[in-house]
Amino acid sequence: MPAPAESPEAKSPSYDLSKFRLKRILSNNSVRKSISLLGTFPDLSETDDAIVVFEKNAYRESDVATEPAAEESPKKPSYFSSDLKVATEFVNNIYGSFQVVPSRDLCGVKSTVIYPATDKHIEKYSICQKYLIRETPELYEKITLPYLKESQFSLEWVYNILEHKQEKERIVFEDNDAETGFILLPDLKWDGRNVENLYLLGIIRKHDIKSLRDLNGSHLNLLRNLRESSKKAIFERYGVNPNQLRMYFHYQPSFYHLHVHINPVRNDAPGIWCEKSHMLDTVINNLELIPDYYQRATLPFVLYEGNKLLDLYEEELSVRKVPELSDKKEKSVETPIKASEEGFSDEESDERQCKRRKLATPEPKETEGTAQACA
Ligand code: M7G
Repeated sequence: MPAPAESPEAKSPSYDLSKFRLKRILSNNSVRKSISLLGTFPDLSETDDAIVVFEKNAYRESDVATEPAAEESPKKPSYFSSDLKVATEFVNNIYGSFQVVPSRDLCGVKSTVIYPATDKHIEKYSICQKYLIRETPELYEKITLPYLKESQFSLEWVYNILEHKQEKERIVFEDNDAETGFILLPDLKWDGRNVENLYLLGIIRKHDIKSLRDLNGSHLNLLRNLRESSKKAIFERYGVNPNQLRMYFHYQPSFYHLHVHINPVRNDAPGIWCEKSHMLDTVINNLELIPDYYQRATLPFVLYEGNKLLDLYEEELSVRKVPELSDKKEKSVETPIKASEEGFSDEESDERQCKRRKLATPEPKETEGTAQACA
């Protein structure tokens, strides 16, 4: 297994991307125009898995400019130039359909590679069934916390950033205060070219806050600094109005070292779903009102098929089973539904049984249009 990148900062990968050999497609998302692939670099190792994610770049508004500034040199690439290759599919009355190939400068594809990839990475990038867990503080202590202590993604890349061993030149803003400091830099997901889909991460300096769950009133200064200093730095660097930024935490995150995700509200960034995101503003407000809010709250989160944590919750809550859908008051998580109460009852109408069967049966392999990786 090749050693992970160490200091001094690694500038080139150990693999040649063009030599990737495909084993299988993990997911293909036609909405995001991205595809996640599992394979190997056979010239390096036949056994170490690699994940390659290709994602078509978002359009930059400057790339569709039709009147370049006279003094502009060198000329910026534009779709509307003599380099554009146009193949006509059909023309019908006032409607035309074409396949066009723009100049090569505009054909870039954002690629992310994870090598060597662990089973956990493969899980994360695969299409799968998802389930919502309502995590009480007791369930957190009993199930989630012990699990994440023994099994989580390595935080090496986070420490490399905090210690200036990697991505140093990408840092947008840095505050070195031991209690309230953080580093702001582009997220791996951002192509770095287009402010329209800007995506930054604010990684806190403190090492003892794993996630939202650990936050309390004593962290308010840190959170306020994260909010205010990031907004200021982003405005100064990218000219984005602070009131147009979405700042949020993931719960559960993939990496248990507190970091805030930042992107423009007008862009539907990956992972902004309500079942995963907690707005920084709301978190601050909750802590202002109730300092131990996140030690007392029930926090919903999503688990996906293939994740060992789902199996642990399954033992406790039977999450894969369809709960009894009755008009009676919903059963609380403290009184898990007994297996005998789970099956279809003879008294149920055919229509209702049918609805329940539909929910209980795993969906067939998702079609391209709805396919979505867990990532
Ligand atoms: P998360 O909420 O822990 O997980 O966010 P998820 O959003 O992936 O489910 C971690 C964030 O860190 C993600 O947005 C990743 O794209 C980003 N990220 C991950 N890695 C390994 C790196 C990295 O090496 N460098 C940078 N700059 N960002 C990373």
